[in-house]
Amino acid sequence: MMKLLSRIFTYVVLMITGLTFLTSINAQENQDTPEKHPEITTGEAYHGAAGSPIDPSDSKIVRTPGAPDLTEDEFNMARQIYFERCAGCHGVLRKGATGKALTTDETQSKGLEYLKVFITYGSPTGMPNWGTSGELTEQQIDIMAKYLLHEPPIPPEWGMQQMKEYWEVVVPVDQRPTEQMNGYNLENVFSVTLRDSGQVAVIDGDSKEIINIVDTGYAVHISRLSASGRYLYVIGRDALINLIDLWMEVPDTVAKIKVGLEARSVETSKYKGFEDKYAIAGSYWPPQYVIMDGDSLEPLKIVSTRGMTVDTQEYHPEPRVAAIVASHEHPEFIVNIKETGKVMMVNYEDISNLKVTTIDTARFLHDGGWDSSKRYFLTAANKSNIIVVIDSKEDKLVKLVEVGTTPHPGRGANFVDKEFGPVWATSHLGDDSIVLIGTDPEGHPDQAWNVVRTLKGQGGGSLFIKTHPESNNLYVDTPLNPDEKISQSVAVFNLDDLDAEPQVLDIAAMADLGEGPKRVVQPEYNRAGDEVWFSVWNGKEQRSALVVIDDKTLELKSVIDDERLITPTGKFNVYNTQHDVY
Ligand code: DHE
Repeated sequence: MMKLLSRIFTYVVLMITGLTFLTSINAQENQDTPEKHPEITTGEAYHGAAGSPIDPSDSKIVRTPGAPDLTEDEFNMARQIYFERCAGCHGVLRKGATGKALTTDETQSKGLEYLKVFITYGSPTGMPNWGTSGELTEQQIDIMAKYLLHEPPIPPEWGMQQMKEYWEVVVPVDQRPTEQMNGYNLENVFSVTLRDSGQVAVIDGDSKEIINIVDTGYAVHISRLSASGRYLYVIGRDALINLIDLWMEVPDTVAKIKVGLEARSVETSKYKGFEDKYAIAGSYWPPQYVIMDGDSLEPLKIVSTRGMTVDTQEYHPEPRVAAIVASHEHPEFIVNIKETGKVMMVNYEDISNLKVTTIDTARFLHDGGWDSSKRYFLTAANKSNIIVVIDSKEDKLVKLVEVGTTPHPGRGANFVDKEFGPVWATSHLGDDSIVLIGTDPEGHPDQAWNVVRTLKGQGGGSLFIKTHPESNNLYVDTPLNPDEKISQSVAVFNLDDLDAEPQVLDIAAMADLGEGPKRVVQPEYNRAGDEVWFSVWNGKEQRSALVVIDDKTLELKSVIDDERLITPTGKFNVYNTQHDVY
């Protein structure tokens, strides 16, 4: 009887703790999450919750005095779950990013029961409900909560020795073609990310035929072009870079390197006199960037990004490298450091005496792109709800522009607003707005770096927005919206009449693929700017496809449906990527 009473008491205490905790989280988090967009959370939660590709067994278990003991097996299981499901948002070292900090000063003061409730029920602004969704068992949650009371295991560093061990020149530079050996119209070739098969499809944009499927890194992420357009650089989440030579009879890998344990970005030198000379890659772990030789990928210089945060000026041990763009004004790479909120202008003129100008901006820098003049870099500090404007000529911050909830521009979209002049636009993960920012300080000084207009899209969960100098349309995807009708379609705004409602194109239906989530993601134009490609991103075991739309008529032009196209996501047209056309 006493046992039963004690159980009931524990249960009631737990319920109260849980409810108080959730209420306080709700109250606190609702402040930055408008109630009118309750759907935000799903998209944000799953964009980033992909976890880390780091092999958990590479990091040593740390037993912390005072924390509840775990067996070796329990530690291993918790470490595995943490890397796979939690590290993407909370960081490998648990210092926090999109998710809250889970360092032991935080977790130990909150206590075991608090952590269990948090993991079980999640939170309204993004923490998934791992328990009530059935994804983790009660026992796993208990072990995870205990694990969080121990110091985080630290994955190994990755310096020059490791990079060189993993560096491979498959075809030496002097054995490569001296001219283009194939008949493809290279400017209209596309590199398509096949996310879950760890490959890219190189597709001829004219014939829509697959030229080659190239094996790349795990959960391959983005492609970028060299300044000449000859070399394609592809980076996987496991930090493997493939250098593909588009001049070969069948374009294929000519060099590879693994620049760390986890990465997202790669870029090439584009300044006059440095075309095709250098490549740079930024990693999430270890937090650093590396400058490489452009045609062999030989690593030349590694620079750590660890340092102080921009606002509270505290040391951050894991500031991840997000977007990198190549300056057109100076021989510089512009490197976004996510957690410290700093933009680094890395001058590659003399890499033994590297000059880096550090610009203080706002935390959680993510993706971004150029304005139409290619002088100003506009980039999202996503969790701060800010677009940062950098002047790449003066190497200075121009402005922090407040926008909607969690801006996610991809590279953004440039066009001329009939009323306000040249603008750059972003959509948002966290709400349905599309924000237009004036970008012409000379011709439209009153509008420059201000939000001049806000359009209403289909909903939250947008990742990419795109237009083209030859087009009168603006395409906005919403792949992470929880409503299938919205995640499987795109909104098209007429740039000549921005007050009109957008037209909605049911892209997934056009592909006619059968079952699956069929998220429609990332519009990309062809070279001419008269057709737009979309990925219909289905499950790994399901059929996916690419859908091509005629930009003038908005009618279906072609469906590229091939069993080798497994989970296509990003598409990178050679010319548009090479010349930053968006
Ligand atoms: Fe991306 C760009 C990071 C999830 C497709 N993504 C970027 C960039 C960064 C980034 C830092 C900018 C690179 C640059 O310009 O140098 N992406 C991350 C993440 O950390 C995140 C949120 C979680 C993760 O676990 O990786 C993430 N990204 C995704 C996806 O789930 C997407 C939708 C599908 C996929 O293929 O994985 C995705 N990200 C893309 C694409 C770009 C991108 C297509 C390039 C857009 C462009 O037009 O250049």
